[in-house]
Order: sequence, then C-alpha cells, then structure tokens
Amino acid sequence: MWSEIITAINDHQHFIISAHTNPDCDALGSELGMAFLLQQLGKTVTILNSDPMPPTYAFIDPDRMVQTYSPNAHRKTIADADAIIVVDASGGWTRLGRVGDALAAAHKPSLCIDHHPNSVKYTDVAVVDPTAAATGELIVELAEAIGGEISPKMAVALYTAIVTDTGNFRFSSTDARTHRITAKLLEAGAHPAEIYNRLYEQNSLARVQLEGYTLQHIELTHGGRTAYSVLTLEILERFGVASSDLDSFSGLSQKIKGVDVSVFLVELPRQRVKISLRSNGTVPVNQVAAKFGGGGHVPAAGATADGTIETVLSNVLGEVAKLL
Ligand SMILES: [Mn+2]
Repeated sequence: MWSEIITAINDHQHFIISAHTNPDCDALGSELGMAFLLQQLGKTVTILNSDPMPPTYAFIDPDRMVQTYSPNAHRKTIADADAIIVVDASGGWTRLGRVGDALAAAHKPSLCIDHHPNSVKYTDVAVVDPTAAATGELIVELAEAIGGEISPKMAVALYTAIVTDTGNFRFSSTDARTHRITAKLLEAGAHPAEIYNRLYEQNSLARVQLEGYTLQHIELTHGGRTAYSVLTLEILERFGVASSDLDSFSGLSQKIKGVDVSVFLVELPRQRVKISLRSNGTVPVNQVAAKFGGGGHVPAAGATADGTIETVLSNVLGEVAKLL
C-alpha cells in the first residue's frame, strides 16, 4: 500500500505539507507526525495551512512548524518545493482553501494520505483508507513501512490526532487496529492523562460558561430527532470566545435521548456560517456537509457556508430532514 508513497518520499528533498481548512487535530497531528518523520529522513519540510492553529492544539507543535499561508511570504517556499503532501483531505484542492489554489497552480508532484470516504483523486499518488479511524493511524503505519522510528514528539502529535478523531475512542470507527497503533504511541512516549488535560481541561471560565449558554439554547425539531444550536457573533463577543475555539461544542446535544443528528452553527464575519454536524452513525451527515461545499465522515462533518445564520440554519435543517 505504501510503496508509491515511499518512492516519492525517497525521490524528493523539499516538501510542503498541507491539510483541510479549519484544521482539526487529526489534520494538524498528521501534518506534524509526517513532518517529524520527513525530518528524521533528512528532508526539509514546511507545513502550510489556510487557517491558523487553534491555541488549544499548539502543544503538539513545540517547534512551531505549522504556518498560516500568506501569498507573499510563501511564494518562494512553494516555488522551491519538490513535492506536496496533503493529509486528511481528499475532496480535492479546494478542501485546502487558499493554500490549495496556490499548491494546485504550482503543479508539483503531489501525494495524499487520508481516511475520508468518497475521495476524489487529485494528487499523483494517494493512499486513502476509509477504514482508518484517523489519518494519524495511517502516518504511524507509513512510519513503520518506511523504517522510521516513532519519536516522542511524533507520538504526542499522532496520539492526539487519533484520540480527537475517535472522540476519545468512542466513535464506531474505533477498532482493534486503532488500539494496536495507539499502544505503540504510548510506548513511544505519549501520555494520555497529560494529553487529555491539555485538550479538555485548559478552558477559560468564559468558554465553560459559553458551553452552558449553548446547552441552555438547544432546540429540538424533526420530532426530536434533530437538535440544533446557534451562536451568533454578538454572543461570541459577549462571552469573549473565538469561533475557532468551539470544536467540542458540536456534539453537545448528542447527549439527548432520541437525538440522531446535532446541528451546530457559528456565525462568522461577512455573512458566513460555520456548520458542524454530528450524528449517531445512522445518518450520513457528511452528505449534508457536501451540499455546502464541506465534507467529513458519516458521524461527523462540517462546512462553511455563505448567507445569514437564519438562512443557513433553515437550509441545513431542510437537508437533514431529507435524510431522516
Ligand atoms: Mn481525520
């Protein structure tokens, strides 16, 4: 499975790694795991994303390798690169946002490593394995296949990728392979209690109180099968919490008995809305996300849409209703 990827890595020296917009922890951890592996092999690496690293996840990047793409600052970096590696995004260059346009236009040899279903082949070489619970799992398998060593830094980045993408090993994608790979990461120096603390126990009081506000404003529709909550710019401003800092809010209403789908919308500036969708695994919310130009998995997906929050909410609920 890895032979083409390994050949391409061996054949090149300067790499750019990228992932999808609004990178989650699997995207970031996989980028960093891949970057540390390439450095170990004597390669040079630049990680470029369209959106910044959420502060919560910064602990997996002790060397501050993840950069936010800027056309002027990175023109030469892209021109000088030999090859591009995309992780955790297989819907096409557009899934990468602004940096995707620049990378596509550069026409460099390109590789993709991902676990999203319904992949679109847009790179020269791709390993897409939807049975993997996280792209982080695939990076561990690649590291082994290439004869690399899992360093403590790699272990932390990749463990964090897997633990977040599996909802702390509770999503149905979690299997024996996940745990076998995770065991290796623990042996290599990832500490679960420490990582849990960094991920989930560093909230500001305001963010915890905003969680309370969100819980208090959950609405049910579709006979109780769909729950939705909406955070407007005004509310975010009132609580002083950034829209990029709300990842764990999207599944809050899945706690409710009878709820199959959770819709969580966050208003962004300039009439844009961030859509986060969760389901109990029986409703493919990635199909809804795809309608709005996003993507994801059956139980967890997202997109960013243009429009007022009211319009986007009614359109999203309409699309969800079609699947129920
Ligand atoms: Mn992922």
